[in-house]
Amino acid sequence: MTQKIVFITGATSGFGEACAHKFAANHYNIILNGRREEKLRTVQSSIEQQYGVQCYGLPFDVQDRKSVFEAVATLPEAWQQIDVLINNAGLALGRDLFDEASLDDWDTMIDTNVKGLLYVSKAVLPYMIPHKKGHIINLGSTAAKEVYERGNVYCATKSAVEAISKAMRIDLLAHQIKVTAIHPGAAETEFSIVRFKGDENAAKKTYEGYEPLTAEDVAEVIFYTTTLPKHVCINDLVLTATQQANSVYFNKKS
Ligand code: NDP
Ligand code: 8X3
Repeated sequence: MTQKIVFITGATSGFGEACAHKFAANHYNIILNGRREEKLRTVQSSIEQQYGVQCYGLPFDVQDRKSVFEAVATLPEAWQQIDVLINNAGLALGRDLFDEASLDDWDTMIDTNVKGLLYVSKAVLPYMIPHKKGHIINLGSTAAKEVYERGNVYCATKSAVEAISKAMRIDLLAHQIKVTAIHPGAAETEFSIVRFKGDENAAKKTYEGYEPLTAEDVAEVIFYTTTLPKHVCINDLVLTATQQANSVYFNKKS
């Protein structure tokens, strides 16, 4: 296989799905992950039909350490030379004050956004290191940059993603692996529907009064970071809607 390979976690929706389209349109073969197998197959066949590239569906839960390592180990040899890993799978659960938030929500966010990212990276790196090339892209957030009210543990997980990205960049220097942390502001995907546990009205309110980012905007920027010469690495990149300055300040029309 001569085409490049990108491995995208959380490719059944939002940024991950948009990245799958963007990279496929640019002739990458795609390894797609997510828990919803049916959705994964739908994304897979849509991409194969539209772009004529190959996809490999690898459904697993990034929180489950054993499943991550077992699934990644099953990749056929032709799929092992991974050029780009996008650690995108992640979620927020709840927007509650610290003293009122659910411990289960906290566990799930930490297990997915932090531990899942660590497991997948550790499982994929043995496919990159021998080739002395590779690019790991980690999805942080503006929530990594400023903590906001009722964001407590979600913000903490994204700060952890920022710190882990810095640490990876140092420890993987010898292997010439690029590490990029991408920090989007508010983008309208399934993110808020998940955060508000299916409450579509609450989710919709998150994006009222301004034009948020789209998944495609974010995929465009992620793809751009992979197009630079071998000696150039974007380390840390924040992108927001023009009507958003940071985690807290928006120019909303009432
Ligand atoms: P979506 O909810 O649209 O997509 C999240 C994806 O992650 C889905 O494909 C979901 O698939 C997958 N996922 C969630 N949990 C797991 C798991 N345990 N194992 C495997 N896959 C999982 O959200 P976004 O696309 O908006 O978010 C993508 C990333 O970007 C997240 O890390 C989020 O924190 C971050 N982000 C989002 C912003 C936003 O405003 N939307 C802004 C900044 C960062 P499935 O359910 O099938 O497993
Ligand atoms: C997602 C954006 O502002 O809800 O990371 O934290 S925000």
